[in-house]
Amino acid sequence: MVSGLSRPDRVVEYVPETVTRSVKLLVAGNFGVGKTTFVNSISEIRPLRTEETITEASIGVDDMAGLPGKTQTTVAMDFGRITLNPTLALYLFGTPGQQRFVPLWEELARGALGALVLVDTRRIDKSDEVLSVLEERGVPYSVAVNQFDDARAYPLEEVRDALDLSPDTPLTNLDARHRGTCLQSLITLVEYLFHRVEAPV
Ligand SMILES: Nc1nc2c(ncn2[C@@H]2O[C@H](COP(=O)(O)OP(=O)(O)OP(=O)(O)O)[C@@H](O)[C@H]2O)c(=O)[nH]1
Ligand SMILES: [Mg+2]
Repeated sequence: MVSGLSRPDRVVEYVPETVTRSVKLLVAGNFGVGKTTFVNSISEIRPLRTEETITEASIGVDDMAGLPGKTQTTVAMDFGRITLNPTLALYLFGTPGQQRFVPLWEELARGALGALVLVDTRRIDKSDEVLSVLEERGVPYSVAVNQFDDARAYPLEEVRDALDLSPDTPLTNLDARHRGTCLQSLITLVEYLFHRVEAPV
């Protein structure tokens, strides 16, 4: 059976005919947490990327700590797709991370069933605004720690406390460069969202 899960080589161009349900999801998170990397790792189609060279306008506004090699930033969105099972396609929209693009979220969040919020524990305080924006717009979310090589690995319960997440918000670990862990976090989000739809609180 054709499914994006079995097509890491990105030969799936068209949505399989078996797909009966499609869902829009955001991949959100503050500057440089790995959103573009995540969409690139997971998408079964060649993702759309809209990256530009970081300019001086970023200095003092966007926290570059721990990102010595970062020269590009997303200026509109990332777009990718994954057929999670033969009947379900996920459309992934990666948000831009720079502070100046927050207003653009209004459009991007429209129609999204939920969001996966990536966090970098070295700059965890910068995630607060992203979570607030989603809460204000009523977009349910799960959170995933993108574990960078030189970042200390914290127990997830400490991360939950630091972000003041509610007990039912799913919290996972991933490496945005590795498809398997990305997929696991995405499945956790989808299960959470579908459970909410079936049993609204
Ligand atoms: N070591 C490590 N590096 C990563 C990981 N994920 C992303 N990176 C690197 O971190 C940098 C930032 O990643 P991006 O994917 O551009 O982050 P982003 O969230 O899309 O950034 P903006 O669009 O600028 O907000 C890049 O140089 C990536 O190669 C990871 O899991 N581990
Ligand atoms: Mg990006």
